[in-house]
Amino acid sequence: MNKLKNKLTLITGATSGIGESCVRYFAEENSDFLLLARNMPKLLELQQEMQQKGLSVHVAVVDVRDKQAVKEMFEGLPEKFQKPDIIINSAGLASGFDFIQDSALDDIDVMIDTNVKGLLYITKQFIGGMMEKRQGHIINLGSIAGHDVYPKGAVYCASKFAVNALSKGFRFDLLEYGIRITSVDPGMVETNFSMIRFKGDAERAGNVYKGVTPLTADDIADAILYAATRAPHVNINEIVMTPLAQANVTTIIRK
Ligand code: 8X3
Repeated sequence: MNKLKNKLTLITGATSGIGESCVRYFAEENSDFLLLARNMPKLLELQQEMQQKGLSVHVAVVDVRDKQAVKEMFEGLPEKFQKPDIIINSAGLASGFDFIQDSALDDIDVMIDTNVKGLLYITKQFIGGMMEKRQGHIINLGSIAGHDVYPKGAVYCASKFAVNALSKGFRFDLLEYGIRITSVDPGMVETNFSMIRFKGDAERAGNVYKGVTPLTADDIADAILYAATRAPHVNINEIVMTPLAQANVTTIIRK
């Protein structure tokens, strides 16, 4: 109930999918929030909902791909929101599903820029406060696509392999500062992920989850909250989770 009282949690991609579920799960433990996303109306709705619970919430529109915008957003924050205790790097996407020879350069850019560089820009901007306090927790949204590659997934998988490497690298580099690092790596989760990957093609998106009970955004938020609420001497390094019907990226039993 109060495991995160007076803690500040920064969430990117806070207005949809796993990010939004994290807001609700972390609110149950009374965390305060810095919520970042590109959709201001939705941010304001979430802010109001969380403030009604008595939580302190600041929201800001930012595109994590834009390092100057990330810097300006940080500089415009009230001081108490500049030093989060927990960062959840949830913003990320797959764009397109094509063989590498057919894939659009814009799709490549948006995935690498958001999933890899965006995660780095946010982390780099806020890491100083954690180093000063010699405590904090960075939770990166990885994927089973960061463990295995599948056809037509080269770039998305590369971006999630990068997240995997970054989480491991942060762990080494920040060890002496007492900062926890966790990678949460889901398989099939039913969010707007497939609608975005297939650019609004509802039939193709629906087929991804056909005959399977997929994970939900809440399942992932629950695991993230677990990692964030362990005793201070515990670091959950990695959580890899799939639906029961999915063994790896390509092996799925459909009924
Ligand atoms: C999403 C999981 O298997 O669709 O990160 O790439 S998968």
